[in-house]
Amino acid sequence: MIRFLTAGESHGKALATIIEGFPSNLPITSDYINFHLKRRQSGFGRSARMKIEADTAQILSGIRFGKTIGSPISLLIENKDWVNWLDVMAVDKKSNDFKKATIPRPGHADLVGVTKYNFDDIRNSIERSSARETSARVAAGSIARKFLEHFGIFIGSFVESIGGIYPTKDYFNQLLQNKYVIEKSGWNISIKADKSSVRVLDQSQEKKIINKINAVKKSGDTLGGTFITIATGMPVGLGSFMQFDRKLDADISFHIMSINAVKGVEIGSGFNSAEQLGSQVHDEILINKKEFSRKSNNAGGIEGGVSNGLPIIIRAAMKPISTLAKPLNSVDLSSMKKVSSRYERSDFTAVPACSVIAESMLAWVLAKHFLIKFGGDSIDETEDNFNTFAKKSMNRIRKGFKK
Ligand code: EPS
Repeated sequence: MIRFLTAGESHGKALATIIEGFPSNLPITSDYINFHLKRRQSGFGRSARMKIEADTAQILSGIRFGKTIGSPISLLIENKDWVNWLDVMAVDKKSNDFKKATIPRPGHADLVGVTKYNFDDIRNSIERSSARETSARVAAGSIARKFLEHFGIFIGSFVESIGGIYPTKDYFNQLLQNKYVIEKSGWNISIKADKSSVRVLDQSQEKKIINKINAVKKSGDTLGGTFITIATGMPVGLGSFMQFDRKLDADISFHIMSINAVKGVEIGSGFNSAEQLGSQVHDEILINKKEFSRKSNNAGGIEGGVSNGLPIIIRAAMKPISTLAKPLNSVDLSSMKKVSSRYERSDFTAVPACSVIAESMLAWVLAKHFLIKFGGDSIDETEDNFNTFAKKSMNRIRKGFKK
């Protein structure tokens, strides 16, 4: 079983992650991790902070001569902005002219954080609840992604909408109807999306979104949106219906929902399927030259909590960024008087970044279930187990039940 933890405050010295449980001999380079870290930082609508940070992971352990050695992998990402926060984030002593943050911002963890942890400075909540932490998640997720790629599983994503602006073509539905052809791998969708400054697949939509982001910048507001994450090259059999907490769809939802500001997750046709007839929703099983196929993929690649070999398709919603320049009502906790909410530098939208983070979380959860099923202390052993299953079990079912 793989696991990882992250540590670090948004304006502290660094973010760190410890990743454990990957088999030995998996090739991985810092360039690969840094490539995905950079993708997370791109996107129109981010704050000036992104001009300060240039995330790169220092590999502290677990990798030797470009390969995992089975030991815990530890990665460190420096916060370049830390030098501007030395007083506020001092580890030892508080400076005399230091000012507490006392006005909670609606939508953030500010008020619940001070209540739960008995803080008298909102800064203590702000720092760890910040989405800056997701940089460490992308670093950890890139190890999982590299592992999956070794077995032909490729992950990609694109932004479907920002501020309610959708593409002319319904790409999501086309994916579910097997009509959007993903050339070779899910990663190809990301290659296309990465060419757009807001990670959309439609150029006219991109223009409209940029105009809308510029308009909300002026009016002091923020935007949310929806994004699609997919995985191709899936084997049958990840996850299980034998116990509720082993279901792949449940675990994927948990991992995607754990991303800051995500408020909704759908697997396959999700909420839409509730309005349709069973005959319109379920993916008919076809056979051709002893190969199974499906007419559609409304199940998003998962039936009974188990991967069915079709692409995993997830749709998720991110709420608008909670820090608004346009003041919302709040209360100053030092005077207990009604005031306008405090503003500090923030993004106007972060849906493009969120879609890249979702790739990492999906990679993580798929790698976890892959290793639960196939195990192995070295990548060679995992390969043997995987190939045995692919040959024996898959061939057996292709032949049908014995008469
Ligand atoms: C964030 C607020 C902003 C974002 C930050 C997430 O940071 P700051 O408060 O320093 O302006 O830029 O995102 C990142 C730093 C990042 O790397 O993604 C928040 O409140 O969640």
